[in-house]
Amino acid sequence: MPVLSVFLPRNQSAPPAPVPPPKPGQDEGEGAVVVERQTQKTEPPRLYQVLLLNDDFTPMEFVVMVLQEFFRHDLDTATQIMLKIHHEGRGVCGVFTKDVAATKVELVLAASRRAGHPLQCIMEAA
Ligand code: TYC
Repeated sequence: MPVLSVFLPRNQSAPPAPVPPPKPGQDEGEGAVVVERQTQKTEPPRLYQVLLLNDDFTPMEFVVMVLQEFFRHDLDTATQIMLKIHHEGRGVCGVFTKDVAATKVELVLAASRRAGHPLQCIMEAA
């Protein structure tokens, strides 16, 4: 049995032969590694607006609370957004990735139903 086989796992061939030294005039790469630039393939995630719709029954205070608790707006901003919805019929609460937007919608609808309000919350591609 040749001595080399003692150091190699079964079914594995011997290591590749060493690279021969460059002949005169040939590029002396000195073992440099060339990394090719990859083309960018990943797109940024699509974004979705979460909106509240106006209705005649949900108390303004509840809408302001929703905007503060679920969308982290301060009282002033939450009040402005609520009034915009009240006057214009709908308004943007925030912009999120798809999963986060869908979760916000579910949480707002659950809280509204639990409180007995008909508040509508939807998401739309931004
Ligand atoms: N229009 C409601 C009222 O007068 C207030 C309201 C604001 C309801 C925004 C829903 O998304 C809404 N009580």
